[in-house]
Amino acid sequence: MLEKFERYPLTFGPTPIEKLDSLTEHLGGAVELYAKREDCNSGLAFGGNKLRKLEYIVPDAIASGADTLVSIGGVQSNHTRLVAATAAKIGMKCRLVQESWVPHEDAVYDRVGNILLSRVMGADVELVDKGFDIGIRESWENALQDVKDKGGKPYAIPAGASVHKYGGLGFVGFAEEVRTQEEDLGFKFDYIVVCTVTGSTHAGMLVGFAKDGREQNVIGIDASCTPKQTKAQVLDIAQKTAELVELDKEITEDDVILHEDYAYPVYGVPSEETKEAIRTCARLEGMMTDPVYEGKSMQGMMDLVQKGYFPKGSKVLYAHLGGVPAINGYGYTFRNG
Ligand code: 5PA
Repeated sequence: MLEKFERYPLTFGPTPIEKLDSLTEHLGGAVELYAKREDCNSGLAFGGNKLRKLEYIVPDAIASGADTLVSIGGVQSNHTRLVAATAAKIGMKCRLVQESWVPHEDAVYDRVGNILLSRVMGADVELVDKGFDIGIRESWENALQDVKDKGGKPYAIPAGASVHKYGGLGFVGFAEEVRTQEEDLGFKFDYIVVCTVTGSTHAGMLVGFAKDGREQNVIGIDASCTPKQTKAQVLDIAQKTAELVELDKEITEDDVILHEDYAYPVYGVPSEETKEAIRTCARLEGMMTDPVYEGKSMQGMMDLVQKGYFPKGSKVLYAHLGGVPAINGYGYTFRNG
């Protein structure tokens, strides 16, 4: 589906699929759980889902003649960390706007984890006191203008690389990769679980899995806590991406499955249940998830298994999208493990 698009490799190649035997057993054994390890997809600054998206954006950035990648996220954004790594790798400068998206207080929150890595990789990091919003932000537009005013040539990458024209392509590729891996495994996954915030990960998967009729088998778990806006953004990106890859099928609102029950109390703050899901997964599988994104989708998947949402015998693929560096900003939360 992606033959006509240029791709700049930033990842190791196909990511491994791992069976989660202990978690499967812990949850009763009726549903088989697997993880596709997007969290281990690259040697660039711990990797994660943004690199698949950026692989299809970098050729456009290079062709534009830009010298600075400009992007935005929260203080502990994984996306901005990976934009910083990408800029370093392709020899560009990086300007990052880090907004106060999370009402979380930890003494070293703005000194450790993702933001520390971005600073070490040479990004110009600006902290802005503005709350959570997945839309286009004034602070980001100001940063773009500032780069220009100083004689630079910026290349604009929106939050999560999502509303970029090529933002959905990377996860179309994820679906194609899963199809190839399914041939080797000798079975097909019945459901794919994905954490959803700015939307292009979910949207790309929808389009990719629509190719073999599985668009409604992509189960989004909202971590934004603004699910209406997130759902609308997933649909919009999916429709635009479908057109771009010439999918011969229309993506409709019914295709966007988004579970809204796990993002509480608010974006970036883990509930007791999220913390418990993080511990359970870590203690049974040695697989780390973070308190902002994957901990919430892990909680969601575990709860849905327990509620009998997936029919008996289903094979469920958890897309592990990365994000663990942020846990360093939650040192007090996990002070006792
Ligand atoms: C993020 C996003 P989407 O934004 O494509 O919906 O992906 C959600 C998601 N898991 C899931 C991890 C580990 C993520 O980092 N992160 C954002 C960031 O700024 O890091 C874009 C919000």
